[in-house]
Amino acid sequence: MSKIQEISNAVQSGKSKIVGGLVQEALDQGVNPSEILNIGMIDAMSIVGEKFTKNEIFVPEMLVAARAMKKGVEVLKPHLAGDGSSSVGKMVMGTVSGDLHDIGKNLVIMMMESAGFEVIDLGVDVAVEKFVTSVKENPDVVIVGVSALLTTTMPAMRDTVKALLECECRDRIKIMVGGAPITQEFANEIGADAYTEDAASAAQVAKSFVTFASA
Ligand code: B1M
Repeated sequence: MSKIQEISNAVQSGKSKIVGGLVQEALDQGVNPSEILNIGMIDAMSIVGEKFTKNEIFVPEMLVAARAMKKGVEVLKPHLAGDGSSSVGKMVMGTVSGDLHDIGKNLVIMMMESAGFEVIDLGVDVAVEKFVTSVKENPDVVIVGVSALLTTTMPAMRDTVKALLECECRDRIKIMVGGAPITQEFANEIGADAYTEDAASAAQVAKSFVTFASA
């Protein structure tokens, strides 16, 4: 069995204690860190989601799988991220109200930091007002990232974007959205400035926003 398959199996079965070690072994063998993340962990979480949909597993199993993935990401982080020493701009990031999923948000933050952004992490289940207040309190914030993982919390994303569009701070920020149920069409409909499918492209788009602004 390949090391990546071992990592995937360990994530799927929530074996937090061994995931970190397996990731380190894969790195030592020269396996590409992005492959470890995408195939060993993100794809593993999709399999977990499919099993949940089929009632083969339940919330506790999803939770332990999430914990196991976080352990793996901790080991992988220095190999995926740059040194983040030079700040290209400040951003605010959070998962919308009613939504507790944070792995995707954390990956976006990790990629943003590696692209040189300073990120204020508002966490999960973030009220609309908290997004707005944070932007108002931090006049140097130039990007707001909003994540949602549930179809039932897409309306909260709509409300969040609406409040940011109506805020007097609107002119200085770009609003970026993402998460499994979000599409480009939905992003356009709610007036977000950008939608990206994954964390790496989110960082690329964010960087293009600040490069464009300073050109
Ligand atoms: Co939940 N859950 N969950 N869950 N969970 C999903 C999302 C689900 C698809 C599973 C399924 O049914 N197949 C389903 C949603 C269905 C739907 O809405 N259509 C679901 C459900 C139903 C639920 C509950 C309602 C279950 C229940 O209680 N009955 C409940 C809701 C709780 C709540 O939020 N109020 C719930 C709870 C949980 C746990 C707490 C147990 C746990 C989360 C733990 C945690 O995050 N700390 C959990 C998990 C682990 C999952 C799955 C299995 C994995 C999610 C994940 O971390 N994926 C998930 C199934 C799935 O996704 N296939 C599922 C890996 C992660 C890297 O991907 O977050 O998509 P993702 O991030 C991606 C992109 O989306 C993107 O970048 C990342 C990759 O690079 N991205 C952005 C994300 N945000 C972005 C922002 C950007 C740009 C890109 O710009 C700002």
